[in-house]
Amino acid sequence: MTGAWHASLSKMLAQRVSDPDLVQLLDAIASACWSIARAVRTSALDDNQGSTDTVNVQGEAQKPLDILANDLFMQALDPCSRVAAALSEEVEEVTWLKSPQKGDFIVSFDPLDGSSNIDVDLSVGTIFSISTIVADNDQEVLQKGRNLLVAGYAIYGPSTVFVLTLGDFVDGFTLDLEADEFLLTYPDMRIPFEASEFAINVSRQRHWPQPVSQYVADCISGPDGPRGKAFNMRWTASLVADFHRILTRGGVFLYPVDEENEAEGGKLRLMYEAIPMAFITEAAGGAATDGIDSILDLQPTASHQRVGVVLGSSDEVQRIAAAHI
Ligand code: AFP
Repeated sequence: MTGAWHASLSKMLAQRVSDPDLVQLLDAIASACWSIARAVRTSALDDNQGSTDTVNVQGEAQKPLDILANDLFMQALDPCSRVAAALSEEVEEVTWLKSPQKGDFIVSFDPLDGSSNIDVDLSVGTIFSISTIVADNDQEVLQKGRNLLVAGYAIYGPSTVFVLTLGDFVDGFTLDLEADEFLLTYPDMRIPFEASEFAINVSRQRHWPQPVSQYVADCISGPDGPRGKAFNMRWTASLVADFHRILTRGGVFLYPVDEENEAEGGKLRLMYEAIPMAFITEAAGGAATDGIDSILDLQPTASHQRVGVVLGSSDEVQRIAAAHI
């Protein structure tokens, strides 16, 4: 039995998005995510696990699925005539698809985030954002997150969920394999203001800056500590999975700049990890900073720039920012 009473993604896009080229692009991205979901599901059967002998621009070993997901995403963009440029985690240079005109789209994406989780069958995802070219012949893809038109992601977990915002509502659509469609199952997702869960890679504790060490120490000291309540900790090592949990039930995600990753500027990538997730976070009523400043107000300076990330329930994010000042 299918959830036939749920609105479909394509119907919702046709109703809510007035620009037909943007509807076409979003439909194309959703269908790329569907193809990637299928490739993830059958990766062991298709002999697509393990690593290749290539590394990406970040110096990380590429998985066959990283490359396949990138190809599937790029193929989906191909018929979208207003896409001028694509920036992918897996490709060093920006790919120009046409000579840019005012109003054309720039798509930034991480085709398969958290791909170290594939071989252990845990959730991975695709993250993307769309912005527009501001003037004819403008080749500037490094725009502030505040200028985004759209951000979203797909999580490939027990079900495939496509989460999308145009800056107002954040809606989640579950892939219904029988109906052949993404159906609206999580309308108007909101991040609870307060939280009692945090997500951080504790193995890096010795490198953390003092405010982060203090925040975590306060959380884990439980009802008798300064927070006066018990906190839970969860870490999936897949931003999409950790973020989806926080979007669904609240919490805070931290990947700070620390003593070890300081020279690179942090771990997570600004253009296709931090900015899209920050845009979704704010649209869902949460907050997203680099520890102090709003991620959406940062001016990117390089395509594969890294950044510290603290995002989730706004009360927790503000508390951490206040401790940094
Ligand atoms: P990959 O996409 O290269 O697997 O990176 C995943 C990631 O950028 C993000 O999704 C996780 O939150 C983070 O790295 C995990 O980092 P640790 O390796 O420190 O757990």
